[in-house]
Amino acid sequence: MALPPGQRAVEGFPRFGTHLHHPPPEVPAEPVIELGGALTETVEVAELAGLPRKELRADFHCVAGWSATGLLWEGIPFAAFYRTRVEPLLDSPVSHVIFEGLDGFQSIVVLEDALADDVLIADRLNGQPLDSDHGAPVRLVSPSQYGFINTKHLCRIEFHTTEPPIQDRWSPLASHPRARVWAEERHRRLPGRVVRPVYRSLIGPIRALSAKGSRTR
Ligand SMILES: Nc1nc2c(c(=O)[nH]1)N[C@H]1C(S)=C(S)[C@@H](COP(=O)(O)O)O[C@H]1N2
Ligand SMILES: [Mo]
Repeated sequence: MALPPGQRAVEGFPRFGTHLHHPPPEVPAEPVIELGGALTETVEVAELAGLPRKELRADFHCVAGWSATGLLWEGIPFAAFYRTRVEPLLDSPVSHVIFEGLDGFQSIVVLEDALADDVLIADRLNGQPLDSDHGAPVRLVSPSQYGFINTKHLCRIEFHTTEPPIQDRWSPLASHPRARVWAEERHRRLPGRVVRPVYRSLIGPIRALSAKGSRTR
């Protein structure tokens, strides 16, 4: 299958992220996902096993320009989780969802994007439990959006009725709020193809740093 505009395939699936050289966070013995914002709940990750599961074969696209191809994810469709565990407890309609990882990383996702058919809370990759490089115990997988939407080590999901304040508004690398790969929505204001070379120059250094923190190789 063709790759989205401006992407290049890499071998395998590198560990990559703003965690840089930091090792992955410790996973608690009985991990939970806190639900916050318009509701307050705690969901045990083990409870997710009771929801219908889905397999998803997809490529993974980092905004910096690399793509890992043909990954096989398994997990719970986010939409099923939302419809059964969240929506019944809401008083007002949600517009945005914040996904947070054990390392403090956050992604802000428009509800409509989060409810797409290909969005999973994934606990397995290529037939194995998710390892610490790729987001143990569970991560968000939204392959139609750039990697930075795909929060690893999920520990908290917040449901908001208005757009949360954007943290990187004044950053030179301000990320696009939708981050849809086929529309090349890399940067909040600049056209995707214009920022390609800048982003691409970050792949080598970030990849090398991220590998330093890896616990699996
Ligand atoms: N918790 C957490 N999730 C994260 C990141 C991170 O630093 N911490 N980096 C994001 C970025 S920029 C990318 S490209 C992907 C990389 O996923 P991988 O390490 O499984 O390849 O994770 C995303 N999710
Ligand atoms: Mo990324």
